[in-house]
Amino acid sequence: MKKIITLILALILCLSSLGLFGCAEESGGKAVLLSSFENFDRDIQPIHVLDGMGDVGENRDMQFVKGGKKSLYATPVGLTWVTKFPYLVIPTTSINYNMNYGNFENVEKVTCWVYNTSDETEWMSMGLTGLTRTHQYAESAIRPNGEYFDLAPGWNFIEYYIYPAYMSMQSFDIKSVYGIFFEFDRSEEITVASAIKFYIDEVKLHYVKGERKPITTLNLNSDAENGAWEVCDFEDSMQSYHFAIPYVIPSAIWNQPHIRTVNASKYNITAKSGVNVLELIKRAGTNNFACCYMQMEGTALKEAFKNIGQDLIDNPSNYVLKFDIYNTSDVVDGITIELFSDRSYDETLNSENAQTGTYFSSGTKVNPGEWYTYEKNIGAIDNNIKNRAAGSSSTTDDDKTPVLFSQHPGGITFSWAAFRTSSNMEDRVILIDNFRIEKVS
Ligand SMILES: [Ca+2]
Ligand SMILES: [Ca+2]
Repeated sequence: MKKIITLILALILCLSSLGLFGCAEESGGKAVLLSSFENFDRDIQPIHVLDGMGDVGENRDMQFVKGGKKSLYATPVGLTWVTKFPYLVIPTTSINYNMNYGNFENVEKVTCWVYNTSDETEWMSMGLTGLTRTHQYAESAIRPNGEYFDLAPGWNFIEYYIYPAYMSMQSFDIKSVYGIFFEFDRSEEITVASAIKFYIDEVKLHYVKGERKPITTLNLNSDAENGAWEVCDFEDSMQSYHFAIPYVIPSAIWNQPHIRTVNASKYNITAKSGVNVLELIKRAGTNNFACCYMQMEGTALKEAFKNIGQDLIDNPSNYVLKFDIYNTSDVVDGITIELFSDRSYDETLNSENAQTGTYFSSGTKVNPGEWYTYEKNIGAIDNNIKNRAAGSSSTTDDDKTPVLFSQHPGGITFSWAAFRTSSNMEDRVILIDNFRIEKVS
């Protein structure tokens, strides 16, 4: 009898520890239950709520529970005077609970269940955060792009895949992840009572079997004979990581966009390369003076330039940089596109004040319902940078060393003004595809 009781006790212990920490190991294709929100002190109390997240707490209503007897509820409200989106962060580490799941190097994906109580589809963005340099957790924590999900009414099973090689392009240390963020839309209401409630349960980390295979971040196609070099075509969903959405802007007043790769058939159009495109969701905002932007990192540009070789440096005017933009809204859209050189290529020159390297493109108008091809001659970009450095323009760049785009491509910035009309808070969607270099002669 005593033996049976011991066995039952052991079983209960294992079950309860499963609920708390998971019995699985950290690696080897196993899954770890990071949180099922069963233990308030460990699972709920340490959660960070930021940017007007509103109310977050413990739920015991079994209708909104997927595992155990409790789940997390979140009622995102948002702030009315800024246009950032409310989010919460579930920490991956805890000294008190001897929990250390901060190394995401071998995490294949994070899964969880999210219940949307609205009767409409709502969006949620999920991603990772790092620590700030001061080790003080704040909204300035590093956040590489989140993955953007549509939440149908009711339960949604979420699978968020982790791409360490791509995240490193955004200077993120995958080995010291502080937490997992869940970001939601702002409520048009300013009280918790009238905002939409979401429930989260069963947050699991799934590890790869054995070692993670090295991911080739860039696998560019080139057709040198026909004078064509690919930079980015978005056929691989990870390619959205070529773009960074900076979360921290000094003025802190702007509308964060969301990006992901989608099949162009979603918009009943044909992609310019393959079938997938980058979907840029420009969020309508409540601040008309805000500026919004996203930035293409230089990694793929550098690789494409390397594939072309010396001829590009010797004869930059023989090459053009091209990509295609599609405006799905019904109004003409304006986007400012800036091409910039990598001014950090030489550490001895590593002072942005001593160098110049930005080509300021004028605002680009994109008509609704048709593909627009942006095209810029690389020699012209170089000349523009040199002219500015030579003092032929009225900028303050006169004494600076020009860093040429053809030699040290840095990236591309896309920016646009915040928008809304008094009666309309509809978001606008821009599709982008087929970044490439073409030889013109
Ligand atoms: Ca639970
Ligand atoms: Ca494509």
